[in-house]
Amino acid sequence: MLIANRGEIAVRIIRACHELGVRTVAVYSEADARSPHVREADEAVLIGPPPSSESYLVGDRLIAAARQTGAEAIHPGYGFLSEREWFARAVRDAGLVWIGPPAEAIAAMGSKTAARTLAVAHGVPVVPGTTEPLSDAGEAAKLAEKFGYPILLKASAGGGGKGMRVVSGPKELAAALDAARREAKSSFGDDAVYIEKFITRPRHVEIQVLADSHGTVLSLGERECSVQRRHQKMIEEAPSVAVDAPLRAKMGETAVRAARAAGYVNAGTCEFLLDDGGKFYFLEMNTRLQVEHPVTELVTGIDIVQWQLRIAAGERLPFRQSDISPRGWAIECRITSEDAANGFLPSTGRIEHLHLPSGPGVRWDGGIESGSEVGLYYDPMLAKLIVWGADREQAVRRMRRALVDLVILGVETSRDFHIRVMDDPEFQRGDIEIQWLERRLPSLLGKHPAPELIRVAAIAGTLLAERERTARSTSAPLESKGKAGEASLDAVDSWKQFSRVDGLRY
Ligand code: MV4
Repeated sequence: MLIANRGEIAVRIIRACHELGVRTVAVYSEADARSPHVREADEAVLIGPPPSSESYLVGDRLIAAARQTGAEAIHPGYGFLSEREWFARAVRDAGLVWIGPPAEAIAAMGSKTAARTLAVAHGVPVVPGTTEPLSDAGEAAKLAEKFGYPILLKASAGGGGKGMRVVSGPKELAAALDAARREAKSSFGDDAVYIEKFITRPRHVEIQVLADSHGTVLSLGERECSVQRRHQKMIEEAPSVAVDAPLRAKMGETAVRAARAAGYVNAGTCEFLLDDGGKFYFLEMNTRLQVEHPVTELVTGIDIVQWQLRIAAGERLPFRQSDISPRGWAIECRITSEDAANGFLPSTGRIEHLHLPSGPGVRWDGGIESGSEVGLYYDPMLAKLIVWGADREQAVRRMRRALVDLVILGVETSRDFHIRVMDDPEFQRGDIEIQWLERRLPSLLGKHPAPELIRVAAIAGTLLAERERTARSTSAPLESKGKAGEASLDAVDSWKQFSRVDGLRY
């Protein structure tokens, strides 16, 4: 198996292969020569200079590396070429096995409006609205009245929230339509815009599906992904506090129907908006393994990556839908090289020290080690910390404990931010929706430092004081120590003694 990816997901896939007795080939850019994924694979092939446009995104080089090493299959991971129809086709045309859905299924779900049309044709609920591009402000006004304000204008060619405009009343409509068109044109080269009812304060809930090549399509249940910022997920969990067993069954059946409509095989995910009344609406299908797949693995006991390989090898899924229900609770925190206290500014440097949490219910999916260089060429996600607990409260407590145990020195990371989220009463209640994080961020970051940080500061202060004291007692002449008007040395020493005792008590 050749893994056409890097970082934590390459390591994750290599682990699954080795557990199945499959030999692995890593590919790497010049920037990744010393990365863990390269060392953990059985073989590795250099594919180019650091920019991904000259390495991880060059399909021909990946296929050539597979040929050269005798690899039989390619796993694309997520990002990079994972959802490029042409690459899935090129892999197949080269006589290699593609560990992912058929190119035709990628194409069917590739355009958001095409996916919406496909969903409607197969009775999959979507947000009320149109798919046809709006012709002018007059037509937009009529449709807005029909669906009812607030409405949302979306770019037909869009994705990731670009070209979206919320319109709360008729007076704003014409200007919003112009703005949405301009943004759509500049982002996608296409100014087509359509209209949907705006769902206020929804959750982002997605359903993991697994489909074999013999017609079995199963739902592995939901993931709650509402804790996101600017369309970047930060924390995911399974199950969702907003989904009970009957709703899980309904959403699962719906996702399976959407997957069948696309001729889906392998692992995929249907994204939904879930409103506060328990109504759900299909948004799109991700035709790849997702970053957050481990939370589903921990609550179902099903190794999704291993099943991706077995499905591609023609095996049948041995489970029935009635066998699958979530047990306990899993939470994932994305550990990124970003400074949350500084507007999530990307941080670079060398990882000087890395201490990983372990213990009951703790999983680390990482692609870094002490000595790793973190640059700006690739995604800032360094690793994922995932925990399992018997219930949500235990999972939150366990995640907090694991985050406190985690030490990453050398670059700023999202660790402290995650500790603050775990301490937040709204998060603890599961009272979250897609705008929650952005609304809550000022109060999350404004709070005084976490107790652990104060302890670390106390210890650091103690060590510095100790160094100062020993330096003075060995090098400084006695006469210079006590000058008139200064606090007596005894007083200073007793303060330092106190901080030392206090710091070391924890
Ligand atoms: C919406 C919506 C509310 N109402 N559609 C954002 C990206 C795109 N994939 C779909 N998105 C949304 N569509 C209607 N009719 C709110 C969002 C949305 C969102 C959706 C999922 C996850 C995060 C989000 C953050 C902001 C807005």
